[in-house]
Amino acid sequence: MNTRHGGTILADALAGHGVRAAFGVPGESFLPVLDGLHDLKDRLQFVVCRQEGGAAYMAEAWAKLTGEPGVLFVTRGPGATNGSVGVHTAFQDSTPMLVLVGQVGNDFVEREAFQEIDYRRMYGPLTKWAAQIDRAERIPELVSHAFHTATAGRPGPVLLALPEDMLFSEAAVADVPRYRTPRAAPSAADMQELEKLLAAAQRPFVLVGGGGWTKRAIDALRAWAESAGIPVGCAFRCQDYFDNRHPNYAGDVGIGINPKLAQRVKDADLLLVIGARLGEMTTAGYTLLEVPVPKQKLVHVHAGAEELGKVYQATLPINANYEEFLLALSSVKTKREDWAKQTQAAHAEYLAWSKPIPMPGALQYGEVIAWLSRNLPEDAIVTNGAGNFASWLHRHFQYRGWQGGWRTQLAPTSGSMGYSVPAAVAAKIAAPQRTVVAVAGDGEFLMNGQEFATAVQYGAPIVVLVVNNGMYGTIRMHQEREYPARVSGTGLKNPDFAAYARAFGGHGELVERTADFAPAFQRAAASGKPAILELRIDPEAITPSATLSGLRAAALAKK
Ligand SMILES: Cc1ncc(C[n+]2csc(CCOP(=O)(O)OP(=O)(O)O)c2C)c(N)n1
Ligand SMILES: [Mg+2]
Repeated sequence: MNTRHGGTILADALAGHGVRAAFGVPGESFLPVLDGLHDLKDRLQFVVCRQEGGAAYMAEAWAKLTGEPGVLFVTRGPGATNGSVGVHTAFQDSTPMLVLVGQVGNDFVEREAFQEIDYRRMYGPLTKWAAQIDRAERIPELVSHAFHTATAGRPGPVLLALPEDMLFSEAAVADVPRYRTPRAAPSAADMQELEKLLAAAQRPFVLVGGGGWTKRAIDALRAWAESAGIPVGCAFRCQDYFDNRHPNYAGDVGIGINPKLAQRVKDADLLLVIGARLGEMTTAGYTLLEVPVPKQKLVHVHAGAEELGKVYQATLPINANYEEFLLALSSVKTKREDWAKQTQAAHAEYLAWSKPIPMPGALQYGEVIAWLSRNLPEDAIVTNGAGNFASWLHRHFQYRGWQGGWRTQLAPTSGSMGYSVPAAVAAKIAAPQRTVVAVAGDGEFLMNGQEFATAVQYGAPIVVLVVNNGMYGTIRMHQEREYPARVSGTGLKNPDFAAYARAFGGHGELVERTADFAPAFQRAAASGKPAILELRIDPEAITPSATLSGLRAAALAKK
């Protein structure tokens, strides 16, 4: 057997596990890995980014989109700290990810050597597993361990630290076969009990979310919901798990929930929750379901056994992979006229809620989103980060479910800013033939706007909409509610975003009126370049249904 240096053993291990792309910013701490990747260029693309936060989001978005673990390379201390935002996002979104980080050599460890951090301690709460590879001959074993841990049960990020001396050292060690993810299946007894609970239910509601779904699970969900005539809601930022145009779709159970939908969830007598953890955003701050024993009967299906009973005691907890569960559910035949009527009403309420409401200003942003909803190709991918601008998107855009086996929505349930642009770049690299639109705020965009350079470098013609209201609007909204008329720390003076796009080698335009949007979008898409459309909206339009001065007046009246 030939000896190889650690960098080559690692690169070969990644390729052996089916990794097609890795994202990162190089560091002198992992030169042997870059060298190992050199020979694999045709199989494994290393996408060089401008900031590790952007790279980490790209790796996360790649995984969210394709279902394959995202791979991130960052250098020691500064790289590892910059990248942490994307790792946290992966953790909260249950996205499988492998973080590879440079480490000082074992000869210097524990001296606080240059850029030294103990990643096992730093990344403990942000990963499912954080370890260090101290001997090159153990790379195949520990990389295999990492892929299994990242993808099993509730998926999530894992980290391997790579001491410099280990990477340079030579070892004779064999590669291992590609990882296989174990899948828990529901028992026959689980399914019988569920059948009984369904038979007794007057007002059932299905809620889906979380990570680890597959196309077959998504298809089986749709088929079963149709045959049962049951309403389906999607958890926060998992709106593409069920085609929003489908008659069984009831809306998204997330931030800014339709009050009628919130009431429907509260009034349900049986909640069938598949994949969602039932976190703070999905439960409207733990109010839709009471902690720890909900009033509704709860059937909680989760791939991670440790998630069951964590906050909510379920009537019936089922530890299962979603594909296995939904395939089993497809043989549970239930169809009820009384359910079908509620489903119709739920969908009608959703449709009414999703209609844009006129807002102050010459640019009707709600109409812009509705136009995109009607005109984007069926398999378009839409990304966003955190900010009030996203409420219009989530409310007025009809997500079309998964297309071609992949997601069409990429957004962080961690509510993190700066996600929209890098996620769009990763999506466009993964699916060059698809239209990819990033919806950003003026604040949100500039948290990772530098990755627009990565889009230009890799010929990834995304279209970025920068919704410019001249402020960190979300925080201003909260500020006006809590401390009306005391504006503090929320204003922004912005650059010329269209000129920014052109300076990077892209296409840029400013849009100030509703009618100008469609032609501008078409020009941007036809330019063949990464593009930015700055949408200048009236700062009065603080949410899809409220004005800033209205919020202020209401808050002052209460004082
Ligand atoms: C990384 C990160 N930093 C800070 C916040 C807190 N935060 C949430 S929304 C928001 C403002 C977003 O501003 P912008 O992108 O302009 O969108 P707008 O709310 O104005 O529509 C801030 C600062 C966050 N969620 N994530
Ligand atoms: Mg803003």
